[in-house]
Amino acid sequence: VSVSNKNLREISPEEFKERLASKLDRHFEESVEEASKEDIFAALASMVRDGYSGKWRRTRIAESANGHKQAYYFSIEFLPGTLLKSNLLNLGWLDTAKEALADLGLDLDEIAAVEPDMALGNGGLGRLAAAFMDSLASTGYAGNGNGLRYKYGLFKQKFVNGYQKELPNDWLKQGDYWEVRRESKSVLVKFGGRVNMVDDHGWMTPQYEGCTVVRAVPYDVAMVGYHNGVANTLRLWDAEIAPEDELKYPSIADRRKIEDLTSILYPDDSNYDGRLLRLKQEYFFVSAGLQSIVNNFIKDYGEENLADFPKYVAVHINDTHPAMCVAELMRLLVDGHRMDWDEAWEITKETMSYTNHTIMAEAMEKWDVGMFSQLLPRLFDIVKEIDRRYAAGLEGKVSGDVIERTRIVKNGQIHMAHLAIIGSHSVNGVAALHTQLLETEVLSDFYQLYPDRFNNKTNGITLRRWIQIANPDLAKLLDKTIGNDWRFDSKEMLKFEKFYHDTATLTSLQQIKLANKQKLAKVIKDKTGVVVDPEAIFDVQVKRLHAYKRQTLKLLHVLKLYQDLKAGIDHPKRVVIFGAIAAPSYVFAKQVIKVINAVADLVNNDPDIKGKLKVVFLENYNVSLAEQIIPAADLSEQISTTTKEASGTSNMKLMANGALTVATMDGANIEIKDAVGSDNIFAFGLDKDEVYTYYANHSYHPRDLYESDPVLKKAVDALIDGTIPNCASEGRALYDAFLKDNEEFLVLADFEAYLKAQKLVEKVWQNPRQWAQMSLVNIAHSERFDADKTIERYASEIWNLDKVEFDAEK
Ligand code: 26V
Repeated sequence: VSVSNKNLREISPEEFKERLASKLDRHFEESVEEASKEDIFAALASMVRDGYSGKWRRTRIAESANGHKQAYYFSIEFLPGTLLKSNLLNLGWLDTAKEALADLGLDLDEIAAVEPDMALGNGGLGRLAAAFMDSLASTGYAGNGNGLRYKYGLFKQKFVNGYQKELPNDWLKQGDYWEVRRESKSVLVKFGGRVNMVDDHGWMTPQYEGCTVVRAVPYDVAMVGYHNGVANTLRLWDAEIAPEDELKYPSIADRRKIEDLTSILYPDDSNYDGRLLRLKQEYFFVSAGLQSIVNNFIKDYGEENLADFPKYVAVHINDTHPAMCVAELMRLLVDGHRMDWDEAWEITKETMSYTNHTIMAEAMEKWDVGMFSQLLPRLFDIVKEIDRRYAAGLEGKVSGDVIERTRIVKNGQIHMAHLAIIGSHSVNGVAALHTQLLETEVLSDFYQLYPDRFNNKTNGITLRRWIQIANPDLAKLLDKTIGNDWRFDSKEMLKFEKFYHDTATLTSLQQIKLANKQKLAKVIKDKTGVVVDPEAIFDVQVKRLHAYKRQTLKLLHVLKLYQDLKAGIDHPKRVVIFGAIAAPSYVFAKQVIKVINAVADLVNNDPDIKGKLKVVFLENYNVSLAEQIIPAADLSEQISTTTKEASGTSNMKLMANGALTVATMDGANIEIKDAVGSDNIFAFGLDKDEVYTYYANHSYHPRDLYESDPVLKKAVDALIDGTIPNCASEGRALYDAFLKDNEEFLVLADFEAYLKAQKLVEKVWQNPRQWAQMSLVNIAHSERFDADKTIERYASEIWNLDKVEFDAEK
């Protein structure tokens, strides 16, 4: 679909107001003046749905009628945040909506705040999946999502006395505005029981006995493309009692056992935990999704053409959670359609592709054979057969060790990453360094076996959301300087660099940042009571709480600054802002939260330091809060232990909003540095070889550093010497962690370099023009991380998709 014009308004304010009035009249029998925010929100959502329903239908028809290949992105998490403003933007209605509502004395932002976040994900992995949905539609590819409709999204984080508490996130309570229940597309998913193979006219066919049948009902959410008439589908499955089983589950408690399958999103991205419910969830959305894809294929192309399946279907395995796709498609083809094993296997490999999102060994999914075979007896047989053929195929070709190391079933466990790699034609990492580490370290055996399967796809972000929606004033400045083509092709943003010496533009940038900071200061005041100065450096670290992300290194820096200020050593004013959720079972991460909150209490209330340093830990970091924090950031903290952060994506969002990055050379930080040049980033710390040398030689002895560096010692000692009230045991835990011999995250090893980088930050901050220039370069080069471009590469290099073409009616 080509962009017909650069007109950003697809509707007039008058028409918009008329439609709003008639919606309110029809749904709530009230006028605009009488309507509550909730009612206006509902009316707007309904208008938006009217606005895309035709596009949604036409996209579906065009795709099947024109024989387009479709990609299905299987992900156990999707984290879209709110959808009202992004749908308005993509329809070309956003500016009109703001104006029309303002005419009526209403503020779109206030009304949009009614919408709960769709928080069906933990962090980067889920947010990436949602970004890809937006980009697939916006680039005009037929790409759909397949996931789970969790009744409760990621828990709500509350701080009580500085400790994280978790509350249920009942996001559906108000009714979801965007989903469509498609009962007629329901399928059945079988669990447990026994399987007997019986000879049916010469074909060994499974007979299922005594299994539990769960009905999978899809809820579809439209993924609307940007100004292009496309609307794809995010399909989320819900678990229900099968109609024929109603009598089997007469009591509420019995029904719950079935329906609870989709109740909660696992809030843990810190440790693999082989729980039965999680395995059920994984199989449920894998089986339901693949059944509906195969059914559709047969409807469109006929069973006799199943050999062509990979010509029309690509299935993407987002991390190992949907890795069972490999075995399930084999089951559907071999058992369901009596396809010869070898043919089915070629089809499966051609169809599947897999992304790895972490090298952390703790995250590797493995299922106990006992649990797996009981829950999924037939699938287990198929996994075993895949494994047997894999091993047999390599016999005599490679050493027995390699076979043992790479096979799927071993030591009573099923290795899901191995299943995903062996059953796919593509394996990708999410940033250049990460892919390199997969090839040379983590998956090197597989890389030797299948070098052609490996490829890199550096992550991207939805620039539309992070600039056009979250930072409208920056968007307007870009329009004013380089024209609005960048809204359609992010490459255009590079032209912004031409304004490097333009004083008026630099001044505007500063004013926009200041205004965003004033807004955030108000949010901070409202949420925490802490008063912060918008003229201070807003120093931001927002991401899940993990030892490897090293919020602890930032904490040590805060303690050092505090100690300096107490001693009369001056620093520029700084507000350190954290946003981070810890997995409920991750004890260390929760201790870090408590200590940061205790330090915040101490620092924010110490008159000696005259407000020169403030520490703010905002509760419940999520997409909506990110939209408020990120446009107001001056400094972006990307300080993971090098090699540990696969990519990172908050680094990209922050640079796009003009924050300067303090970065270890990890994940996509390296590519940010490539894009902006070393003068426009504060790079520091151990490089990958130094990190691996420490690991290989077990030569990291933090106590030596601590004893020999008095500045470091003083900051670390603050954790245990009573400086910080009310966190003695947590302070001790951090202290012990830092000093543990061969501590994995090498926090103290990077301390000195980090301080040096922060010194440079302070120096540049004294020169506001230079700061603004660096900021401008970062904004211009954020185009490199446009998820639309990432998706173009997935589409052409992995999925082999072509663009949907049809009359894109407005
Ligand atoms: C992280 C860790 C680290 C500590 C120990 C175990 C463990 C288990 C899982 C995870 C993360 C789960 C997968 C994930 O969310 N990965 C993130 O994916 C993002 C999108 O590709 C990427 O930007 C982040 O760097 C990566 O952590």
